[in-house]
Amino acid sequence: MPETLPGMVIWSLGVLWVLCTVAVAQEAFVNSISVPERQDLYEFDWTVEHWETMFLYDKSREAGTPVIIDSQTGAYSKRTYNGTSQRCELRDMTEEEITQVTTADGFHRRTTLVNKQLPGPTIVVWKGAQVAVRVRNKLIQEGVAIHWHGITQHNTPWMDGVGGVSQCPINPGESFTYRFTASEGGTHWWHAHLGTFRTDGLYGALIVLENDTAVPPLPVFHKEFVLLVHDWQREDSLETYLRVEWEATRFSHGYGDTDTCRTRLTQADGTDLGPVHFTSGLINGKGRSYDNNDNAENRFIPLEKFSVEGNMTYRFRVISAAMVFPFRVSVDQHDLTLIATDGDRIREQTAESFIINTGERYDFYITTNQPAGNYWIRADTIELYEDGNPVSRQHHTEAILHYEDAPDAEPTSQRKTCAEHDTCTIVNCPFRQYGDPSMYLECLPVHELRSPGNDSVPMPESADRWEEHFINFHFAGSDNNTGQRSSVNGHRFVPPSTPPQVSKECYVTGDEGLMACTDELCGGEKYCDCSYHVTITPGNVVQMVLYNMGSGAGLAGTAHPVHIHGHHFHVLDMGFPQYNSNGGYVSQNPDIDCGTSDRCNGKRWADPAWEGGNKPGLNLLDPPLKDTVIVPVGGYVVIRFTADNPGWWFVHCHIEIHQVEGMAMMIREGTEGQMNPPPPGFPTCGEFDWSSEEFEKAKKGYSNSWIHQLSALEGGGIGAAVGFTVGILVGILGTYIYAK
Ligand SMILES: *[C@@H]1O[C@H](CO)[C@@H](O)[C@H](O)[C@H]1NC(C)=O
Ligand SMILES: *[C@@H]1O[C@H](CO)[C@@H](O)[C@H](O)[C@H]1NC(C)=O
Ligand SMILES: *[C@@H]1O[C@H](CO)[C@@H](O)[C@H](O)[C@H]1NC(C)=O
Ligand SMILES: *[C@@H]1O[C@H](CO)[C@@H](O)[C@H](O)[C@H]1NC(C)=O
Ligand SMILES: *[C@@H]1O[C@H](CO)[C@@H](O)[C@H](O)[C@H]1NC(C)=O
Ligand SMILES: [Cu+2]
Repeated sequence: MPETLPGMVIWSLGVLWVLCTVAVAQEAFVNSISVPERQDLYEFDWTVEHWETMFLYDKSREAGTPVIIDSQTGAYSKRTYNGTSQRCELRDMTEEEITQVTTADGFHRRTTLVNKQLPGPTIVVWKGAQVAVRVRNKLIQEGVAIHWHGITQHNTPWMDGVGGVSQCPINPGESFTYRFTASEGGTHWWHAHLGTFRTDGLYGALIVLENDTAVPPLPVFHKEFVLLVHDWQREDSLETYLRVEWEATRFSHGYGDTDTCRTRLTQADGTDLGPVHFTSGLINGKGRSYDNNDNAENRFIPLEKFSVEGNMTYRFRVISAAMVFPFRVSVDQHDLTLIATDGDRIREQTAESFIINTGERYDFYITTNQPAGNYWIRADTIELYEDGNPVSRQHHTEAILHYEDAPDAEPTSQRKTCAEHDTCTIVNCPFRQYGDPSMYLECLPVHELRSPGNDSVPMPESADRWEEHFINFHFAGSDNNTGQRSSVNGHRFVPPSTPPQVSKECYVTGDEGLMACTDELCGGEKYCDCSYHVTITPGNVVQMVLYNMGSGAGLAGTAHPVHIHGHHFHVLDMGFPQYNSNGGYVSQNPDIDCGTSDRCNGKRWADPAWEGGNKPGLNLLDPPLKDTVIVPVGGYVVIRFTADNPGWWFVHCHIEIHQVEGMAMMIREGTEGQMNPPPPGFPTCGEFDWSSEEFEKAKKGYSNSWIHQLSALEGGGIGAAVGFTVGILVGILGTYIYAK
């Protein structure tokens, strides 16, 4: 009876659905990783839904009630309606109830989470395995897409998870199963890649374990911790973005104070830290908010605690999921030994701290060789000035390193004192010098890290296998508009009307469905809105010079952490601007000559002899590999990779506000014929336009012929329908039993 087969399949799906529903019970975030068994396939079942911080959710009533933490006693209470007195009252909470609350920074706010977790579920898999994640969108009105940051998606570019580029967004009510190979070992992460959802909590760690053969071998770790850091506003991320877009963040927070403006935070080189005020920082979803006098608004808001034993070695896998702010990470009284960035091993580098930009990862270890106690793990923002005046203390968030032999108390520890004969090394500054020399801070720029082996940097074998691109990440505006918008080489990115990676037009007719960047509107120094992309040829050695110059750079600029999808690249060199003796910005780096051009787009080396890969000073022996790199204001970064991965790859500033405003572009690597086409049935979307005549025709009867086509499925169709119904019934029954 072959016609019942489809029915059987669908029936099984119904049963599977029940099993999956059972699997999605709420689980708490755990900050250390447990090593899973080696498997060829790891499967996960995710639900994306809205959630509220500082709420207690009652599953049986599908209702929630606000939670209050008393700022004097730390007691938790829930707000409850008393029908007898007809009043809202505070009631005590049980320990069990308290553990269910997503506290964040203690304020009530809408978030968007996977499986009700902030941060989202940690994925830990072995390298080379297939990872399958079924994402069900249970939001009310928005589409989502999930990107696997650090995974190159060789041969599977349509699994990259960039809504509008590599796939259609997953609509509310739909589910979509990502499958990809965990091809890169190390600390990676996943996050929403459509609009600003990432910053509402749609992110988590993706750890790919591997047999690490780099020499010398790593110490044996007693435990491995995951630490995700994130800046957190009182409004949701879309509101935050729209305020920036409308240039409304310059007014006081909440707009109520009509005389004052937002203060401007600037870093050591005098350049801007970002377009929004800092509210709170979260480490693994927990943090406090501090008032203008640096007092915690509520010192009972819980912080993340990392429990350790004395005289052991612990690995921390640090991921920045920030919307805007860079963080300087340190552990009081413990030296850090950095061992990897963006999942790629580096030669051991000791440091007092490192700066992590959104999108980046740093792995370090510490040895718990200090007296048993509690120590702050700090993540400080990096402003030195507020409206031009020196700040006494940066904005900050923290977690606790707790020695198990010590009492459970909040740390009173201090950070290391940096002195003339005991300077502090800070890895990955977005400038060359951290403040005036009396601060005794020494920056180690990221290109001065070293890969453990002599990595094979691709070399140009012949002129026709080599290409070099100069790409300017800065703020620019149209001639008639002084507003400076996030853009790339003067192009403010407009998402394609249909994702080029999956559009039929792209694969069949070669028409990408993009808003074209015409020479007339966008050529040379012009500023325009379009779906900017550069084409690279498979097999070529590609060098890119990412720079940050011209208008919207300089003192009005911001350092941009640029992420390239589909590749990890060698960081060969970094150029900084010219500074004064205190490290303040003076003028942009002369290696790229802007000439008389204000916008400085699409330039080349000032010295033509540097073309063809001949710039002096490139580290071609052991440069670090990365997938996200900071581009200093007034400076540049030279990166190189082999074009070995045909596909459409998104390239963007990882500051979410800049990305959404338009600091983004695509790499079109190869022709559609060279790209692996998507699997059969892969969802498509796009524009639809039709004439009044077609409408009149349609009104008369296309719909009938469409139904006839459907009923041509006949017997198999009936089998399927019966099977489907049975499947759903079993599903409903299962859910009912589970709910009981
Ligand atoms: C509700 O209010 C009534 C009247 O004030 C009071 O007697 C009762 O204890 C309250 N119920 C609870 C559960 O607190
Ligand atoms: C890693 O080591 C394990 C145990 O020695 C071995 O079974 C496995 O095949 C290795 N995996 C790879 C990718 O080399
Ligand atoms: C570490 O080992 C030393 C030497 O045995 C000991 O004195 C010290 O108390 C240990 N530290 C901790 C925190 O256990
Ligand atoms: C890398 O190459 C340099 C220069 O050839 C050599 O001195 C060094 O030993 C090599 N390092 C490794 C880890 O192979
Ligand atoms: C800028 O203004 C000029 C003069 O009003 C006008 O001709 C031109 O079209 C405008 N350009 C743009 C890009 O709007
Ligand atoms: Cu940026």
